[in-house]
Amino acid sequence: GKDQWPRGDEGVWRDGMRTVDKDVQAVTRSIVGHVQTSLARQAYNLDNLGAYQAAALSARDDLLVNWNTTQLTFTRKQPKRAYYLSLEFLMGRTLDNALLNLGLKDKFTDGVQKLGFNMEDVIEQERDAALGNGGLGRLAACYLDSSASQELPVWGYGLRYKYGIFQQLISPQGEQLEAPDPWLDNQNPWELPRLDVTYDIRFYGRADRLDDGTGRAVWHGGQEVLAVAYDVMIPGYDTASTNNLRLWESKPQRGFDLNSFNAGNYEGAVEASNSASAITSVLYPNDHTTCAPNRSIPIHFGKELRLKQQYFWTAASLADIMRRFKNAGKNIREFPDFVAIQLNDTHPTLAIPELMRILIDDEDLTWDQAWTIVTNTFFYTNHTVLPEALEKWPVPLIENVLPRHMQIIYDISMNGQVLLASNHVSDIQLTAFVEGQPKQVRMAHLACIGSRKVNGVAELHSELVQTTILKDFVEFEGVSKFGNVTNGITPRRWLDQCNPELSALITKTLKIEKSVWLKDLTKLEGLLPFAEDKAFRAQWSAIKQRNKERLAHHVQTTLGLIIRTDAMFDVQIKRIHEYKRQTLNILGVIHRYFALKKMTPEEKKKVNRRVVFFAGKAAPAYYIAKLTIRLIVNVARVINADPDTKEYLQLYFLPDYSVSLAEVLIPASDISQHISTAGTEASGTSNMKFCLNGGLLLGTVDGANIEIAEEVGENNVFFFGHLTPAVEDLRYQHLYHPVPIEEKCPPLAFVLNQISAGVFGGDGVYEPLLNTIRQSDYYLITDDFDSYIATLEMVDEAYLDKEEWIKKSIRTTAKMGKFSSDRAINEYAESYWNIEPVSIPTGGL
Ligand code: GLG
Repeated sequence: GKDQWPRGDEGVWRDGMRTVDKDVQAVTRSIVGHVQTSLARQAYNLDNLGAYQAAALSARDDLLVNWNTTQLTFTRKQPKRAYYLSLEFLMGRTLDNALLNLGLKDKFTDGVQKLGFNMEDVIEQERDAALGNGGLGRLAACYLDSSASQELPVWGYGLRYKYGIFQQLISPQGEQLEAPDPWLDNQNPWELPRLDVTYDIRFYGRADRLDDGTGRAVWHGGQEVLAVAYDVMIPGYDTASTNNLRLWESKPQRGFDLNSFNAGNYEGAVEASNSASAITSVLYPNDHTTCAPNRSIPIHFGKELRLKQQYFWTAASLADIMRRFKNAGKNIREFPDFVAIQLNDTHPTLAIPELMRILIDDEDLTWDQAWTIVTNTFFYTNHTVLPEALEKWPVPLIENVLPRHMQIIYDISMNGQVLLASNHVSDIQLTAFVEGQPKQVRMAHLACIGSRKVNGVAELHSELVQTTILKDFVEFEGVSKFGNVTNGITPRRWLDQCNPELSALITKTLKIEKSVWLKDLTKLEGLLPFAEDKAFRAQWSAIKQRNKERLAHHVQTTLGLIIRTDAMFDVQIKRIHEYKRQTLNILGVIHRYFALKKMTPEEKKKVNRRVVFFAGKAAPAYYIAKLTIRLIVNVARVINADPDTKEYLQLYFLPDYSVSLAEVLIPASDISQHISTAGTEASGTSNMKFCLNGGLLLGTVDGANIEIAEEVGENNVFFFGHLTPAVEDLRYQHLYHPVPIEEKCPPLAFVLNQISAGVFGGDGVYEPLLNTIRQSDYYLITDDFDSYIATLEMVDEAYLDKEEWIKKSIRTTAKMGKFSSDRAINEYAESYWNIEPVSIPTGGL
């Protein structure tokens, strides 16, 4: 209506509006225009980086048109919205993905070519946006892609870290070194600074309860920091729907503290400004480790800044959500009818007491009214049951940084006790989420009690959540509050973008539009009959071969290493962690190495050639994980140089694992390893990516491996190892009835002894790592080693039957439909958030 055009002549406005570029000429004009004006560079000396920047600015213009239309449509229609709060968004590169989603990839490839550049080289110029550690952050990125693609009104909220996950370097000794990741140094064309969208965020100070019987309090004093919004456009695939990811940057409220400045305390004044900016300066590089395990560092050591990050982000996001809600002119009691907030793990749990604070202190609601709103607004997803990864915050720390929130947390706890008593289940200690000495707040319990629903991320994991860490809550609140949403991955990035040849073959074979099967991935089942078609199999395996060559080429140009491509590619890429058992893999490689050394030339002829790849980062303080990297690198050095074996076995640790590296590795894999101790990997998501690209899976009966096997059939996966129910018992036996490894598992004892003897150098440096296995062996290496080796041999045998292997590969891809993140996000939308798609008109306003 007229109210949307507050000024001037509507016709003149419409005339000036751009639409999404349609032909190649429009694309080249736009790129040249950006070279000329935005970059102020010349055609004659433009390099690949300049070409990337101009192409990115041009694509950004197109995204903005759709983004604007989408946001205007939301404002007009006022649908219920969902907000995805995640401390991590592991986005990777944007240009290629944006062009594919916009349907402009071919035109840009053409246009860039006409201007004298190669699209692949241009795409390679972009730095990854690596604002995450691993699966949890990448899941958030996939969910944003699916939300926009499904036209769901979902916004992400996170932090705009100045430095993302550290860059990993490997020293000549094989040690991991960390370097900062200054990803914003070349500027970021994908973000829009919203310098006008700001909030004041308070820390420290005092909270005085009013004695007017309302339970209200006034929080005052302390430090105030400014939150500034940066918006990142999230384009849907084959739709104009373009959502928003809002990232907060912290800034000092005023440039300087003028008082200290005038008093001659220049340093003190600058310091205040430093400490405000520090909040969003760096992503914490820990995945599942709050401190180094097996060592006695106090859990809260040096973590005040992390707590401040969490509060800064949740408070700014809630203030923003509240402002938008109020602008729509609704009554506060209707809040849960228009707002659903998803808590990605416990990191944003402070949003629960923060919303209570807003509703009680600012909106004058009673405790019960506020609690009803809160518990109908939040949804909590748990991502791990590992004890060392469950967040706990010391009460004195919260009391100091967030005094009002500590009061509210105590009140929530107390109210829980009252409810308990009235339900006659006072024997259950469920509200003991403030516990221990010194007292700590268990965030998973707070998140659970303050949410409408709670879910895990794969069937086994959701079961474990309900029977272990949140068992008491299931008893108290009823099982219907608890559910499962098995994770998913976006097939746009993880098939169409990273494996264009396979995507094209699938489209040709299914005889349907690419845009159809990419949005309904179960359509892949149509590939099943083609597993029996010899010519199709030849095409399928030729693509796998070219992807292996692409990887080999990438490794050669970036690392200078020559990799043979006439071998099976065996890949394990993920964070380095004891529970993920990269150690089991490397011990298996060493076992294979010695077996090869014993073989006669005749025997070797029958051997299945293998190239084993590892990649992944270790948390900087995680000593054992860093030793694992060092061992892998040094074993590689010996094996790759040994003339007896190097033709049959090669081993590589590829440094600085990233989303972009995964996009090259995954399509090239014949088999990938997902070998966590049963019950420890909540889901895993790279397992889905490998299988979608026709790589087979070697794994334990854990996480989403189980559901993948259910879909593709047990005979198309390679499973080994003990099952979850056995784990506790085995651990008990290790502690109280230990059997020497020499007796329990002689081949493993031999391998460990060779490492100790210095065959791979190190001068005793690996002993602490080996001792984790020799002593309590918490992750069950000694129990699973034999079945692991036997299964590796089955894999060899299966691979030698080439045709049968390709059939397995085709069948695997064909049955991966369930694991599209579209399916997952629709489950959240329907069964959790209660939101509906909003269709967005194409062609601008
Ligand atoms: C966690 C879990 C993974 C899970 C991922 C996404 O460890 O198993 O796939 O979240 O739910 N921190 C993680 O990577």
